[in-house]
Amino acid sequence: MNKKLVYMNHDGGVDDLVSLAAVLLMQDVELLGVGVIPGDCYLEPAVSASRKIIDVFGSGANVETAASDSRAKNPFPKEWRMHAYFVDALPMLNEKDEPSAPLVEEPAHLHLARKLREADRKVTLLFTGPLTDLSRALLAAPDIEDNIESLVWMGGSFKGTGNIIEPEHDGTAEWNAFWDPEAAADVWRSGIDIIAYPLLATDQVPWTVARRNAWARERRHPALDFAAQCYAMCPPLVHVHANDTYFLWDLLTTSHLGGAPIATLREVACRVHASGPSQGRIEEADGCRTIRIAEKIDAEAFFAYMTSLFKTYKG
Ligand code: AGV
Ligand code: CA
Repeated sequence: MNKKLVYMNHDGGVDDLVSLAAVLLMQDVELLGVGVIPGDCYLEPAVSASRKIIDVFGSGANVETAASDSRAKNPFPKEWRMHAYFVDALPMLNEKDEPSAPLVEEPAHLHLARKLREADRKVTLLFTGPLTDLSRALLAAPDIEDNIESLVWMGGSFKGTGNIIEPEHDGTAEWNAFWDPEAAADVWRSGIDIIAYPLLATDQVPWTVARRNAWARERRHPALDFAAQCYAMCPPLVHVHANDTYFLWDLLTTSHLGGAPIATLREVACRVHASGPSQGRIEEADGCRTIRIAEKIDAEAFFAYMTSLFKTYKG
């Protein structure tokens, strides 16, 4: 059977980097390339960590990484962006002096366009950060739309409130959409089949002390140790959902590629607020384009799937 072709574009958060490791471990997925955008990260450590993760978890696959030159409309807080430095410094990723996975010179959006053109069949896009590189790729090379199977994206809220607490915003948006609302609006104007994992879904998989300790007890498995070390940088949900509380937003979204029954999807008609105080909000609206959103999550099945996936890595 043909493997599912996937191109991943991520924004270097802890969750994004763990998700990259998960994609590399999926037996039925062939990863065509990785784009890194400086959203929830600084670019250099996120590119470096991505290449090291490909070296460690990619079983010798020659996956190219491309750095994005896209810029924020609304930048992420510095404290979160610093996480990429911590992941990049983990001992497990630094047994060699330099990563050997290739870094290409072209910017991430052109890399994405080239990989789509070169593919011999349709490609699934996994975006765990802002959509800027996809919107720019579509502008530079409109023909690539035909080569896209679907876009699996962590973004949107669909639960009323979002996760932005910023001046000049009404709090209804989710960060990946807020970082570049116009890009999300551009992608909405395309005919791409969009499957979004919004906060409505990701709220069902908070990082908790119980989950942390469950993976700690299995840290003899190196990939579970890696994931647990990464998430150790992030505050768990203890008493109340605070602004810094961590959810497994991107890892849940990534689990979509594995095919295990975890999420139920619902079709919704919706539009993107491209500007103004609700910018980045994706609002249900009759008559607008439809996408599918993950709604009800089987959290136990998700953790069981990820735990078993990470256990397949033998070092
Ligand atoms: O809005 C969720 C997105 C996901 O792609 N990111 C984190 C995940 O990578 C932004 C974000 C929202 N709240 C955060 C975030 C937090 N408390 N810490 C770090 N990043
Ligand atoms: Ca992310």
